[in-house]
Amino acid sequence: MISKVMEEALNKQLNRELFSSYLYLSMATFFDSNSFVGMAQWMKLQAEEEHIHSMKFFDFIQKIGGRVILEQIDKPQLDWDSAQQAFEDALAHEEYITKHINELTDLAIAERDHSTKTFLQWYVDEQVEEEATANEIVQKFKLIGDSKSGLYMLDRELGARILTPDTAVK
Ligand code: OFO
Repeated sequence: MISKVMEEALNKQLNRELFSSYLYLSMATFFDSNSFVGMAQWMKLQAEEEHIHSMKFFDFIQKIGGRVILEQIDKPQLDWDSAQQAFEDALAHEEYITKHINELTDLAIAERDHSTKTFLQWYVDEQVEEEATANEIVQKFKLIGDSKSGLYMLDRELGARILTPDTAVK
């Protein structure tokens, strides 16, 4: 059985994961409308991944006897000053998510809720990857600077991303 406070906190995180999916979908449309087809594809896959993250919360809350409460999803930003800025915001967003995953883990410990703590460990590990990936891309933008050919190459590289079976089952 789950405590009310834990149930509410997990529902809030479910909403954040849904917003993450929405935000990255919005970034995908921004890239699409600026002819960065590879980056748009990368963000579409990222949005799918976030949807998987949200469904893991959805299933877990139900499984431990809680009730999923779906709240309104905030409207995401529509435009960015540059492709680099969008990825910098993606990195900042992942840092924000990490902070909340850590707070949730602290709460699970305080509540002596071992099953939720174990469930959250997957997200603790995943956030290390999420931040590292976003940061790596931001560093590449910095390296490229104003080079149009560099930007073209990066767009191609990011467009080669695929949703791995590993990601899909997580
Ligand atoms: Fe991008 O991370 Fe979800 O959890």
